[in-house]
Amino acid sequence: MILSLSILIGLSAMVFFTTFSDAQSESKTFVTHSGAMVTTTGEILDPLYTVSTVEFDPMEYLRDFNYGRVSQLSDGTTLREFTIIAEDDKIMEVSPGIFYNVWTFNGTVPGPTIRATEGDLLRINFINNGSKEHTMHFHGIHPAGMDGVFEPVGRNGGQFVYEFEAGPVGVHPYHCHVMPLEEHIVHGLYGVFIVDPKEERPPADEMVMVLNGLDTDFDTENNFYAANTIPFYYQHHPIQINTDELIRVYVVNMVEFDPINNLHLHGNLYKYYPTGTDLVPSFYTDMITLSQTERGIMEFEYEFPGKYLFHAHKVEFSEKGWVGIFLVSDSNEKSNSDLDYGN
Ligand SMILES: [Cu+2]
Repeated sequence: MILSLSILIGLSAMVFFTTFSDAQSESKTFVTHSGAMVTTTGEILDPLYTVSTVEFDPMEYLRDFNYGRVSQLSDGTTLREFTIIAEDDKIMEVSPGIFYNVWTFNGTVPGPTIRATEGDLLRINFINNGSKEHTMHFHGIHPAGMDGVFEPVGRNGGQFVYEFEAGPVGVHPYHCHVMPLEEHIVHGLYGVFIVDPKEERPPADEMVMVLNGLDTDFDTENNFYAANTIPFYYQHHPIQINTDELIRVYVVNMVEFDPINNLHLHGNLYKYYPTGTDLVPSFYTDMITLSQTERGIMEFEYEFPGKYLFHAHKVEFSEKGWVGIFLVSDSNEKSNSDLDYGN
């Protein structure tokens, strides 16, 4: 009995090591802890979660701003209401063959970009449909009871209403603040909160970039890096912009474990507004360095059409996915070609 058991263990170990030491290019089928069959070419698999998958389109996320359900209070204040649902049982194929258990606000990582004007009243109906306690903690100015730290919201349907005035002007992160905090953040419970000044910024092609890392093997080191979650996405799907058009990027660094991240833009420099709290730029540069939750607003225009990289100049990060391309079209040619109906 003992002998057959030890043979069984030995065989299992051999299968295990054979499977995991093989080249990644070959597909393998695994039986997960829950009994499901998963086929993957990746080295890393979170076997606990195979319940449902997440669809996330980084191109759609890039320019998607959620202004909430808008109404007017009797004193003229604009009320913006949002419903945010937390879940923690989804898996997402973050890279071909790499399945990762994501914890989500409204089904995606990052969660929706919440946007308001300074002085608006925000009412966020938070529902925790997760299996663990979660909260929403906004960076910015608000009363202590709205800080999402000391009021954990219970699992399986717990609710809380966060209500506060939007401010200050700028770009801020929001994230879950339940312990162990690192775990709740790295699994994806974060998003961007933009507060516009009452006098609007000049019109621009606006976009959001959350710089994030993915620790898919739980060793408190990131295996992948990205702008907006999917490694290499904007390299394979370049972001289309036009010459002589103001581009405004709200950038937020949510990478954990590594003390710094950075952002380098090719063929250009950008005006940079740290935290976006000031309407006058602090820097004119092609390189910013960001620590955890550091963020700001970048503004630039391209003079020359073509393909331009943007990426972490910490090369390890760019080689593990944090790299993208702006594909700049000539505005003049574009307007000319609009008149050309083909032949
Ligand atoms: Cu949480």
